[in-house]
Amino acid sequence: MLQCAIGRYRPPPDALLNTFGQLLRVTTFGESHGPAIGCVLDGCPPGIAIATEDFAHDLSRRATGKTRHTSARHEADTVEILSGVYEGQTTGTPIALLIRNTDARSKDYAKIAAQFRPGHADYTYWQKYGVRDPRGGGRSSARETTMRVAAAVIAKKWLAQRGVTVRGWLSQIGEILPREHDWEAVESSPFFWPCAEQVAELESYMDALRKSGDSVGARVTVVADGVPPGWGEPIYGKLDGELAAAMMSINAVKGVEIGDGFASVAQRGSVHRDVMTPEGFQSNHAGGILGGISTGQQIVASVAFKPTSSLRLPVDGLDVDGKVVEIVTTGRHDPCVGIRATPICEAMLALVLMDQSLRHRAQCGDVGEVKPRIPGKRAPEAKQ
Ligand code: EPS
Repeated sequence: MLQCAIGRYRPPPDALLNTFGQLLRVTTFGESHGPAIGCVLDGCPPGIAIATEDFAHDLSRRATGKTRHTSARHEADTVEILSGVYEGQTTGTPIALLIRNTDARSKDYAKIAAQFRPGHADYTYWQKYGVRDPRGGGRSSARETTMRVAAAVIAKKWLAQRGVTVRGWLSQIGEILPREHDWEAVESSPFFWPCAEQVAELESYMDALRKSGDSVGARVTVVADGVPPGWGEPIYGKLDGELAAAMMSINAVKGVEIGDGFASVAQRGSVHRDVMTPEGFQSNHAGGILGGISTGQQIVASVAFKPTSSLRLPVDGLDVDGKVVEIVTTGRHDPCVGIRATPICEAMLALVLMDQSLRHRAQCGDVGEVKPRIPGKRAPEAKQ
């Protein structure tokens, strides 16, 4: 304790378990093939209008079973509001949301229940707990992300009332990059892809990939517009630090960049610095965050997803007794989990921003607007 008080940082204990956030705290629970998944959203201000229908849009953007390019599992993903909402408004008490699992097919996992899929959390869950729920990957399944998206529907509403919007797109799939950026195209194809004329190419790419039995990685970029300067805390509660942790907590994520991210390595300071003028910032290499605190520019984060590890291509691996066995994963899987990940990254961005906004209000709510206020600038690729 003393060490903690004099500055040796330890993450808050809840971050080790199933909860994240400080003033807005999200706890999720449930397994992919259990009876239900759910979340508790605590610390949410009262007076936000919310109804069960409000969840449908974002949950359907994230859901499986919508096209041939994602897992064929069909879940209705209907949200039940169990607490924290009265007569259509949040009451300030914990909001509990529940979604029942209705299309789990556990027999698909019988053959690999005692095996470790290479590249999957099967092995690390087993080493950590000495026991695991192999049905659909149990708690390690991307099914858990449903509840983050549900919780973030409320966060997005609250942020929108303050002029903050959160959006995202698929910015790379395998080696393919978008040729242009058109927001209308993003929401009009199952790929969240910003260039409509490439969609046919993506369809054939994904068809060939699915037929081959292999998988591929992807990159998702998310942006938040309208964030005022000042959100984010020094030193351990940096906005970019918490965004990175939030994105890295999504299944299959292997990298997060803020602004220019790793491209900054090859840049000169004279290029990277975002010059301020009375008319506005001249660039946004920093991704809208300096010193862990928002600048008032667009917040930009991009997230790398690894190729899915559940493959029907046979591979030699180990079982729980350490024997070499042939591993083949059957069942319904995503050949590219990044295709459904845009709403999940948006959700994590929205939840982190709302939490940071509440924390900023708690400590600095009396500070008011500080001059000069420099108009923000969007990242070039995110122009509308
Ligand atoms: C997943 C494997 C599949 C996906 C699942 C994520 O599970 P199952 O074999 O039970 O169908 O369908 O995705 C979802 C159910 C979802 O809602 O996202 C995995 O291994 O992560």
